[in-house]
Amino acid sequence: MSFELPPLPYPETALEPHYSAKTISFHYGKHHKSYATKLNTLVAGTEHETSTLEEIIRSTAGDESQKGLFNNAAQVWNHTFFWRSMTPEGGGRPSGELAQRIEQDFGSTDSLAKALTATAVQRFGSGWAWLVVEDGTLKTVNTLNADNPLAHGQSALMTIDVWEHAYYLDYQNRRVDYVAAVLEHLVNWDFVASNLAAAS
Ligand code: MN3
Repeated sequence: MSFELPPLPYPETALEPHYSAKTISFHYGKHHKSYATKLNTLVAGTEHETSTLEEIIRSTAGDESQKGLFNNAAQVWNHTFFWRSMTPEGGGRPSGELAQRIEQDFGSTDSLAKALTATAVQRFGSGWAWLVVEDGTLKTVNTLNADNPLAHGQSALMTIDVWEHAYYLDYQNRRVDYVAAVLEHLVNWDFVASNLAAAS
């Protein structure tokens, strides 16, 4: 196996009641795992066997002939990043440099939450909502299916999976309630801050 499924950063029950163990058991144990399994099948015996995920994502983005490889590599990366974007003691307010940058580029943490919610709800069909930094500016974007900011010269700071499998068991069709719960109770601001520091 070239690409191992990274362990979850917390137990499956840790995000309850906002994100159930049942959802995590399917989302991590079936969906995320299956992307990793497919990726290993696709890279076996190719030049990509020794590549990093990031190298595969950047080198195959936009290449129609490599779509399967891009989709599975990006989905492995996106999900690992999504799990790390949440924590059992999450939510609340960012502090320090991150808080200053949010204030500078969005006006306030509430305005950032509104922008991220809007971009998550506007994503028609399956995809991801992201907080990214591009050319020194924080912004919210959404991507379709497996697409991700690495493929567009942006650095990801946090993400919310808005594929239906991410929230349907807990929130049914209420994507907006799911996004609100992540932002209020689960977002890992320390992780966001470390990504911003690494991108600067
Ligand atoms: Mn997912």
